[in-house]
Amino acid sequence: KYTPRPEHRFSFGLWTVGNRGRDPFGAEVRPTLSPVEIVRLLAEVGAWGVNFHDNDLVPIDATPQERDRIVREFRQACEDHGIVVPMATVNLFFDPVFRDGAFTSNDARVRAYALQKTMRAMDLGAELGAKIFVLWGGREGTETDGCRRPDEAIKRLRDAVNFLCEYSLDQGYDYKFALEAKPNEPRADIYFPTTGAYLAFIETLDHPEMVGVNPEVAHETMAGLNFMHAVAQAWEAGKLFHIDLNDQLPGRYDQDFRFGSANPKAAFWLVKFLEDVGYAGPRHFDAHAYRTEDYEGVKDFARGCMRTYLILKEKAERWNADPEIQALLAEIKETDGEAFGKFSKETASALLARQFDRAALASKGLKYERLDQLTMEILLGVR
Ligand code: 3MF
Ligand code: MG
Ligand code: MG
Ligand code: MG
Repeated sequence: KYTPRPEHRFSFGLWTVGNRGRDPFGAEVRPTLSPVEIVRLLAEVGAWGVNFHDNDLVPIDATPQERDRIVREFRQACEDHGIVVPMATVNLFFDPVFRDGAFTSNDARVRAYALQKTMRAMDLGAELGAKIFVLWGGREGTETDGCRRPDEAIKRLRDAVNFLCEYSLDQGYDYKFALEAKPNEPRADIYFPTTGAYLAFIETLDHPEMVGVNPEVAHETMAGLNFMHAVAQAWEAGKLFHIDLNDQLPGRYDQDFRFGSANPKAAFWLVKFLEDVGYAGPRHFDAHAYRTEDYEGVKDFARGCMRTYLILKEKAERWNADPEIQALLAEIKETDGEAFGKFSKETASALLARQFDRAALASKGLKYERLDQLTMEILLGVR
């Protein structure tokens, strides 16, 4: 019943199940898996898709011959195991050259190199069938704001994204770009810290229709924000091109936990939102297993992400079909008639003349306690 199927569109990055458990205080705890081995693992646990940064697949110093061999073997593995590549991305944060950012670096040569690296990553993704290209501004930020004016950084990022859109059009790649916000980590502050910041930026681009967002649970939650609200704003704007599912406790470093493991209630509202509105894009898990795990534990982690999603999807269906919940919702909506209509001189003066009984409006209990308790009982499995 909770078995992942291709139509669920569950995907994982090579860097997620391939994560070796290194952190700032300790070395790797798991051996390296090759991209081909990761594809095999993903097929075994029932995933639909695999995503990658350019250098997850092709080492940064690979020769063209090595690149072609790696791509050939990876493509073959994907075909053999029925795994697709929905999204590709570029690593603009690991190499020391990006220590002060990539597209926003003060050094024009670094900005040019970042653009070249991204074009090549787009070539690589397109070769393997990716239609979504994610851009996470990994080190586009500061420790000291003495280094540059942030509005200059914004202009530089705009120039880069405009260039990349033209490159995609020129090559006929048909990419949708998805910008991923994160408030901090690895730098003290990162430009465009929230999904909403990117949504505003996108409207200033030459091709806003080609660019949307890739919100991540952990990133909005780090800043103490309601992730589902950010997703809803992106969806309403027609900009939810991709999503990074994982989990996170507020106020901490980027934990990238198994989906639903830290705040199952927030995960429930998120799954309910995605399913209610009919989001049809990939459900990508940008998360990794605890550092305590071997590769059997990594499989437990990956299976757990998908299983929890499907359980919560079923809970959302149960919530939507629950007669008591529906009765409460109907009652809440009872007085929810048209508030004021479109502006005209007449509607404005009618509204100005209208009398409101504030005390009466404020006196009715809204029964949200009951509504939330019923929600909890569904989640806790007694309803
Ligand atoms: C960092 C992230 C990144 C991005 C990835 C996609 C390593 O917190 O979330 O994962 O998702 O770079 O572009
Ligand atoms: Mg994260
Ligand atoms: Mg992350
Ligand atoms: Mg992410």
